[in-house]
Amino acid sequence: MPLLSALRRLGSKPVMQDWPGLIEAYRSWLPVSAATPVITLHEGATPLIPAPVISERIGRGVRVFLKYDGLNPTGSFKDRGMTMAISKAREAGSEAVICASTGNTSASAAAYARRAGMRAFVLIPDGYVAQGKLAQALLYGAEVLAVKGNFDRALAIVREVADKYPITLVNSLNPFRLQGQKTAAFEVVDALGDAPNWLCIPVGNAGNISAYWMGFGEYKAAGRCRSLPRMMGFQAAGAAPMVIGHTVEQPDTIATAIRIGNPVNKEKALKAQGESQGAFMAVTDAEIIEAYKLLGSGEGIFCEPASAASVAGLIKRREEVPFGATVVCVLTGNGLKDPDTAIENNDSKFHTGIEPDTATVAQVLGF
Ligand code: AN7
Repeated sequence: MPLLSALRRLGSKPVMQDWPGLIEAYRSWLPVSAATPVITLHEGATPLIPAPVISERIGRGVRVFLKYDGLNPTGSFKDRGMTMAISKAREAGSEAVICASTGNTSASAAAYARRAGMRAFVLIPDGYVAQGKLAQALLYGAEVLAVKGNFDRALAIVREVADKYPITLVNSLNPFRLQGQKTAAFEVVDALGDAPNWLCIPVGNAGNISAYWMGFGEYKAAGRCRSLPRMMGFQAAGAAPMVIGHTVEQPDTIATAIRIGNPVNKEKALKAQGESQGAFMAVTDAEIIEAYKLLGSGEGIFCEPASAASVAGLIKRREEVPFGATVVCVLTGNGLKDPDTAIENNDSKFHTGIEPDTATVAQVLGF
């Protein structure tokens, strides 16, 4: 039985120390057994935060919540999939893992692999990974290869390498990744008491939207929610293969996490969209940055640009949201991942070279 529901039934509030990580919390829903060594950093149990400013912006009595998965141990939702992928790789006796990554997968793979005592190889598109993510992969002890090509090319290479050599692929082609990631949908339902009406989510390789849909479906089948959400997937306009219906050869966007032109999970994601009567839609970099700034200065929540695509999309399509609907926007990664984008895109006043005396400071403050 999921721990959160168990605790609720007992009438006690879950406290963070008691959270054992998502494999233990949702063990009966996951393909693990007593033989699986659980490699965990106590990921999951991320907050579902009400967003009054964005709710106000949408109007129509809509309640917007943010599933802040940037609060996972390595700062992104990838940890949900990685605890499963690495635990199963270890169970199978694997000694090394490999992935291609726009950054977050590499950070997560590195952390969990090293915790399992395994080697981690990561291929990243040279020059297109946010600084915090690169720092993490290096600090966690991965072997990093910056490839002169984009993510899609790097993924094609790691697939071949994993086919030929004794290395486990931990991109979302690895089915255990989506199994772990589906727990985010469980948490949303556990928190709301039912599924939301809309689930807004950024889409890159299209794994997470597929995982959420699987999670909602399993919960519905087990009677844990009455309804299912419409799955609303948002891509950056310069990297929107799911929207335009074909591969993008040269994807380009400020949201480097979703700078992906050929999503490997597109079939699963199309199924999620079709079955949920959802949609794939594009948001421009300008719309992403506007939502990113609104989340920061309006809600006090710092997410990375790719994550803000979910909110940008909701704002863009606000007139289609049913009156009184409950909407969850997934914030997939922490803003600290990409400090450069934050420093270059904000409306704050930043006074430099201030003389260290009270009179000067007061004058600058306008007193
Ligand atoms: C913050 O790390 O693909 O649609 O290599 O980092 O499941 O691919 C990251 C993807 C959204 C898209 N938000 O999720 C990688 C990588 C953030 C991300 C996505 C990513 P998918």
